[in-house]
Amino acid sequence: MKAKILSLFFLFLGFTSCSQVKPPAPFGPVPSERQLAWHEMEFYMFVHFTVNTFTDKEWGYGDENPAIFNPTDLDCRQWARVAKESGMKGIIITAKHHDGFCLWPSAFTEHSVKNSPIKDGKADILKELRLACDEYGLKMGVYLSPWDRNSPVYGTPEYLTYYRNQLTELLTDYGDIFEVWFDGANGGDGFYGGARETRRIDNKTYYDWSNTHSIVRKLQPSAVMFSDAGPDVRWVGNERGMGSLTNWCLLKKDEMYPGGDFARILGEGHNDGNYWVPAEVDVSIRRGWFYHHSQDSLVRSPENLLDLYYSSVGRNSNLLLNIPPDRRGVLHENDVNSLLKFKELREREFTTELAKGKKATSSADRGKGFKALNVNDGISETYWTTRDEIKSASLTIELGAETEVNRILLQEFIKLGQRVSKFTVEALVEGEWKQLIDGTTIGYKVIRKFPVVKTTRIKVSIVESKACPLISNIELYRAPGD
Ligand code: FUL
Repeated sequence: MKAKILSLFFLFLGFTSCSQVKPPAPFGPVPSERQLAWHEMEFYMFVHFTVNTFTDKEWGYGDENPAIFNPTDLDCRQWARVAKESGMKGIIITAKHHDGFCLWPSAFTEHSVKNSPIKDGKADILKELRLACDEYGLKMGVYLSPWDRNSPVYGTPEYLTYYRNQLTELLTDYGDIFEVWFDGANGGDGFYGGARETRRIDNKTYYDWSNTHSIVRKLQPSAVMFSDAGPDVRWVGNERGMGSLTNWCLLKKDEMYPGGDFARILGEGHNDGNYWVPAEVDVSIRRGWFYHHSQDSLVRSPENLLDLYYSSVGRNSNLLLNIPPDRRGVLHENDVNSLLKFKELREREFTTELAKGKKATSSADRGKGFKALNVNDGISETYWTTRDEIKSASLTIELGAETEVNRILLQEFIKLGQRVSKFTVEALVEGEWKQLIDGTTIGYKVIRKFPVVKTTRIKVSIVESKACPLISNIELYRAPGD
């Protein structure tokens, strides 16, 4: 009797373990924890602020008198409030731009706020921004220009010590930093402590980046590092706000370096890249990166910002939008108005999600735990997938009644790699499938527009995928307009 009960017990165990389907193995490079957290930030503010704001330049020569940096009403809390109200998740500030002027009282140079009249030389813009970010629940990032047109030692090995000392100050004294921005503009003419000459460096070797990267890893293990070539986040290859429709989060970064001639590659990334290095779109709300009174009437409109949102966040990239403070030290009214209206427009685009909770089916699935219903359950940790050998399959959302739709949002479950390389979206119209869009990559997130269609079913077909496709989210919207 005992033996019979035992064998029944083992049979039951066997049965339950059979019904547990194993998740797919990761495919290719996968994002680190810090990169996953970065993907979720999606939209944040760039702040370009330095002596240029007062000299009306874009690139300071490095010979500025620190006394000219004198904002009359500096208010970092206003920057943070506006960032928060417009739906941004953080702020990255030019702690030091190419002119070498430091917005914090660095112990390693006199070219800083400590020699500016603001707060009688006691100002520390980084500290003020830190407090403001904490108050508004924003993350903070720093831009530390590798090129320094003020430093007398720029171009020599000694400069690396100087640069790393400054980086260490920034990464030690200002709390958690989510992103460190390494710019690619490098070398040229400058003040260089009075030499007033041209200094060229070899982008490939001069900076010895790997040793600088280890400082960031040690002091701020959760921070991602941005440059043309990563290591964690890559430049998108243009400053026009254009993410690439085909956008792999993958890059052969060992073949690249900051300031190299890679702009064409950076948009798409490498289909067969061996590292996870997703793209960030950096773009300014004005023509310049720094504030110029002459550009007050040239601020991007809310509609234009919405276009940028679709061409960045909608194309598997994060959006780093620059809003330069003016000579008062606040974001200008025109920029603020545009930003807040952009927020309203964005909210209107995505007011009512139409797919959630609707019946979802698929042409194939992997079994229990990986069914189609995972794509519209609102849970990012669940996903639909197929058996390993199946690389194309479709998902259908049954909307019930005829519904107007003109936007679709798709997400892959990127924790196990980026896989999809070709997809289509169709709608059932009067009994026939009508193609709405075709696409290539998806990645963390893709949002696509199409003309309004009245339909009862939407079908997403994964046409090609490098390994079994993993879709974690499908959302549908009816945005205003056609
Ligand atoms: C460029 C710089 O030269 C610009 O001044 C600006 O900071 C932009 C974001 O990066 O490389």
